[in-house]
Amino acid sequence: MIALRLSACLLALIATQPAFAQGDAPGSNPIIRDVFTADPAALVVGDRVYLYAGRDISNDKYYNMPDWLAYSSTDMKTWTAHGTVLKPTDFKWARSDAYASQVVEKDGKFYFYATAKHNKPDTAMAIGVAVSDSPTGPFVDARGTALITNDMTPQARHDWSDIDPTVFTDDDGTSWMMWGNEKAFLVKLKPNMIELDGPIREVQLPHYTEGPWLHKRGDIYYVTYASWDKGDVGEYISYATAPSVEGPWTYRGKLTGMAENSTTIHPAIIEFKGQSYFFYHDGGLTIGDQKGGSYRRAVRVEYLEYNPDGTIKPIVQTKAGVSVPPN
Ligand code: FUB
Repeated sequence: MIALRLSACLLALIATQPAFAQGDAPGSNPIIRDVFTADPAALVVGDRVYLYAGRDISNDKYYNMPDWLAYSSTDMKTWTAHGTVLKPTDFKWARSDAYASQVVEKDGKFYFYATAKHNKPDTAMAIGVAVSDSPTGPFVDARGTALITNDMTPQARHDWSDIDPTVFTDDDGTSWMMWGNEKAFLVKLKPNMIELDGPIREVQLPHYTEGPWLHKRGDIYYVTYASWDKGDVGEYISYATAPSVEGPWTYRGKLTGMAENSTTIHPAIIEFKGQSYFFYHDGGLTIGDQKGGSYRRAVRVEYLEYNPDGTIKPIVQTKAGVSVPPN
C-alpha cells in the first residue's frame, strides 16, 4: 500500500516536470533571448510569419533603440533571425529612436511604417514609410519625407504624440493607418500606400495610451491598444470592436494585465495556419549581467482565442507561451 502511494506520488511529481521543462522548449517565452526586443509587429506571408521588433540597447534609464530587427518562423516556435532590416537614419528625414512599427504587404510590395525622431529643427517623433520587394528588405525610404509630422496633429500637444502606426487594408482594398500617443488618429491612405488620402481624424477609444493594432475577423473590426489609467504603474492591453474601421468603436475591456517588469506593453495580432496569436513584450528577460526592464524589453507570444460572439478571451501571460498546445 505504502509502495503504491509512493509510486502515485512519484507519478504526480513526474507529471509536473514538463511544466518546468516547457519553460525552455521552443515556443516558450520570451521568444527572442539573445537581444532585447520591443514593440512586436507580425505579418503572415504564405506559410511563414515575419516578426519585426525594435532593438532595445538602453542602460535601462531611457529608450535607446538603434534599429528594427526581423525574424521569421514557419511553426511559431523556432525563429530565424534576419538581422537589422531598417534603421531610423535610412529615412532622409530621421535621426534616431526606432520606436514601434508595422510592415504590411500590398500588391507584392512590403511597406514598413515606422516611428522615428525627426531631424532638426523639428525634433518630435514622426512616422515614415519604407518599401521593399521582400519582407526582409532591403527597405528604402519611400518618400524622402515623413508621412506624419507633429504639426499635422495639433490636437495632441507633446512631441511623441505621433508614434506607433498600424496599417490595415480593408476587403475593398482601402488602406487605413491608425497611430498616436494619448490620442488615437485615423487616416485613409492612397492606393500607393505612401500618401494620405483625406483628413486626419481623432478616434475616441476609452483608456487609450498608444500602440494600436487594427485587424478584422469576419464582419468585426478590432482595435487593440495599450491603456493606462490614473494610478496605474504600467500599461495593460484593452480592445474595442466596430462594424467598420471608421467606427463607431465599442469598448470591450481589458485583454491583459500589466507586463512583468515593464511600464509598457504593445500588441500585435495575427491568424496563422488556423490559429490566432497575440504578440507583446515585457521586461522579464535577463541577458548576462543585463537585467530586463521598461527600456530593455523582450518579445513574447500567446495563443489568442475568440468567444462565439467575437469577443476575445482574456490573455494570460505565460512562460510556456506556444510551446504547449492551445487549450
Ligand atoms: O518602444 C518605444 C515606445 O514604447 C513605443 O513606441 C510604445 O508603444 C512603447 O512600447
